[in-house]
Amino acid sequence: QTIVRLADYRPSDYLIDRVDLDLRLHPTETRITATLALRPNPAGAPGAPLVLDGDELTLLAIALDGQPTGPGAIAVTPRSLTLHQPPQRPFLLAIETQVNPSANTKLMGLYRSNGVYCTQCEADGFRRITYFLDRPDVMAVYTTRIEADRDEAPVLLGNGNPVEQGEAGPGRHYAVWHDPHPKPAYLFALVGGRLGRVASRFTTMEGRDVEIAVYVEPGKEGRAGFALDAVARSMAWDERSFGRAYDLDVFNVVAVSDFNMGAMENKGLNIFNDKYVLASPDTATDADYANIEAIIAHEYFHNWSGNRVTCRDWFQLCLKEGLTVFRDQEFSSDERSRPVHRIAEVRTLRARQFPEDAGPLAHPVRPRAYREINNFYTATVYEKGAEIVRMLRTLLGAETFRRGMDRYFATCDGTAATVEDFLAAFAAESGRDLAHFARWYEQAGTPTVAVAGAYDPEGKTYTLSFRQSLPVVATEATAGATPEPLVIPVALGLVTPEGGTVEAASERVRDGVFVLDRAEDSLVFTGVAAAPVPSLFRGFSAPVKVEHALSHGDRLTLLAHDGDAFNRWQAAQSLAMEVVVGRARAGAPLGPEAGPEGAGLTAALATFLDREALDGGTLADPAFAALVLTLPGEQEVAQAIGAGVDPDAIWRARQTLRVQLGRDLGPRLLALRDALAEPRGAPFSPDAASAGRRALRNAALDLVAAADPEAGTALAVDQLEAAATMTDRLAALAVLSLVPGEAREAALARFGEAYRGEPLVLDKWFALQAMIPEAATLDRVRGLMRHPAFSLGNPNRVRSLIASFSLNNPTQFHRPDGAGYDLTAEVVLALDRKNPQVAARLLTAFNTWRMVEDGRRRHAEDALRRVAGTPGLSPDVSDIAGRSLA
Ligand code: BAL
Ligand code: ZN
Repeated sequence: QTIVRLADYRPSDYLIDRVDLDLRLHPTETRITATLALRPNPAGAPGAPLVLDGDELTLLAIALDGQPTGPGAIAVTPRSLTLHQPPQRPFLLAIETQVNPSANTKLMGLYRSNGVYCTQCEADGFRRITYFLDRPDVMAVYTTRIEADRDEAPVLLGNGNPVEQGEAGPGRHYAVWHDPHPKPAYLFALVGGRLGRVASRFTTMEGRDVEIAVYVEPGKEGRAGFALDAVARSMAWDERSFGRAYDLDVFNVVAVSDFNMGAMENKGLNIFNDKYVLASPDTATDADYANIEAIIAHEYFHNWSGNRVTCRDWFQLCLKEGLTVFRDQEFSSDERSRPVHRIAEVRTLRARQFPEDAGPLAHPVRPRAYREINNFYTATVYEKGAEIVRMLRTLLGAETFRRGMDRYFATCDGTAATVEDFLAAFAAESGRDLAHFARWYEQAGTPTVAVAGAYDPEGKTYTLSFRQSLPVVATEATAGATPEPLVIPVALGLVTPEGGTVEAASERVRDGVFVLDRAEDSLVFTGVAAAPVPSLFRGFSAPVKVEHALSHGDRLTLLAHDGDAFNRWQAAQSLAMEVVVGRARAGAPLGPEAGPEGAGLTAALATFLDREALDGGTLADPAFAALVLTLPGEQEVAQAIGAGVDPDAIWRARQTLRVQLGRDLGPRLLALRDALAEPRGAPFSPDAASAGRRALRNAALDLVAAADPEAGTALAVDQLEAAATMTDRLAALAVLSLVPGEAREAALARFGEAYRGEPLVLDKWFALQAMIPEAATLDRVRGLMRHPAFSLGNPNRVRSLIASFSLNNPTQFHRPDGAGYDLTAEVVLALDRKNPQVAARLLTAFNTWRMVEDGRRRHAEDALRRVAGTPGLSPDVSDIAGRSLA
């Protein structure tokens, strides 16, 4: 496996200006004629051979300027087609290839999903359709003619605008699409199939009348309305927030059931995993609705951040992904509750990105080297990438940031850009040198900021001392760079112990932000009347770990009084974390209560609930309250412990605290649950307020059931019967799934039967069972792998059953006997023969293997070595296995 390095980047020797594609769709013998208008690149090497990428293609014919190429003029290998002496002027190369879409289980290139022809070309799938310069800095204007059996594929969609359609012989028809915007091959797409459609129109701020359509499996049109509406809302938001208008006459979204990713931003033709399109109250949870809205927005926003301005090379992936995640997060925050969304973003970052950054797969947001680019669509590139953009906005201020974005889009439109181009736009608008800030893109590992506060009652000053430390991350992707101090925006405020705001002065704090840009620094506030409680990293202003010796009492003050909602939540999390980490480290047994600190937390939460929700309080945001009641996840606790981790001890510690919360808060939780109940027959709304009420009711039920499984079971059985939404039904089933016995098995069986014909609902059912923290789960998962609805060929099924077990059930993946590792390794190896991308993703479950205690670690290493030593591994799995063991 060869290594690709950023330092070795050089422009392509040839460019392609136009691509005329003619695809004749056939289930097993699809033929593609690609006519490429090529020319030498003035920035390339003169006279160099033309080397086109290819992968699993059958070459049928090739012609240069209309003439067959002579003997010896070309060389074909399994991965390339070389024209030894290309003309040093513009020329046409016509290539005919054949592929077998039905045999394409990798789901890259052209394949069939439930009989629908579709494509996935990012990162390097276009070379599985024709020989091409398959790199993002080669941008061409595409005209695509698609021909198919009318019966098999009455709908034919391509990139850009439709220009022509008609008959093509007996039973055949065709459609021609033209995309006027030059694009890299990874944004190419087509769809052909029997599909249902819902549509609407949107008029852009430039006056363009756009037809928006969502295509789904026939019969599921009734579940496409929410996605359709989300497209229009995304278009309006991008105009309002970033001044970006849509630029074609049609915008199509197609849902398919076999898809490696969540969705794909192909120009004018977004192809989606149907999980992120289809929604009805009976089949989708509130979380599904929120995800659909966010992913529809994400793919739409790529039209500017990704498509109009694309990446020069794959090292710049964060340029489009981090930026677009930031944009979709802002959209969701505007459409929903900003503090609640921020908490959700940070929980994801801590649960996924922090462990990645602390393990063997750590890499900078812009890696310096890769072997398999598919393995770099990571939480680091996406989520940490988004945090960098957010920090940039915090540092520059919203107005300058917006001007920087406008400049970036204006100067880079139609080009393949780099992180440097992006930062240059902000440097120009702000007049600041951003070279130091740019280290965030280069350095892997999560920084830690240690903070200490000291009050001087005589001088009435309060001093905060900061020290940042950066882990040394030595992996291939970091190429041995030594960490240097970063530019860290610290949003902060001071709170009095009684809950007032301290109006303290410091000239180094602007708009509530102090910038820590050296290893150590301190900040002095003057005129501080009494010892304050510092509220640091408000809104999670930087993706760092904070070490701060706040007392239990200080944390209680912040939970009760901080003006920053994120830090109120953070205070509750820190209080809970202290209790759970302490008990887990001590290997404490499962018990009814978690000691005095546990009692302190429950008392604080009781006050919180009384003030906010009960006894006449106004519950402004039930979703926020639900998050305050949710304890840090097991993986987050494991990260805090860091080494010698015993996942069972973590589970016991967390469960003990849940039991105590449920018991001590029980009456309040039950009262809340009643107070928030929807009136019978109330119309369903997926909006944030309704979802928030359901979230809090279900968080209450979960804690009550933890303390009193019998009472919880009875409530859950009732809720399951009466529920009008999938959210409430699934929450009840989740509560039941944690209580072994007859009621659980009966409920699971009934649910499985009721949704037999609904694969996306069965995915939830698979996932729930795979996450049961009991030794019997392993056999349950093996049993479910034989369920008629399960298939290794469908990525959603694999993710719901197997990845839920391996990535979201820490006690069972890390079983002391190693059987959880063995199951995962076995599935990775079986899956690798079909779909290497999904197999490699599953193998990342081993990311934390070095952190667990010795016995488990030995079993994990054995399983990883078994995978790594298997002959014929895909580059995808071989890369993850190799780096995990390095
Ligand atoms: N570009 C791959 C899918 C996404 O991030 O939108
Ligand atoms: Zn994206």
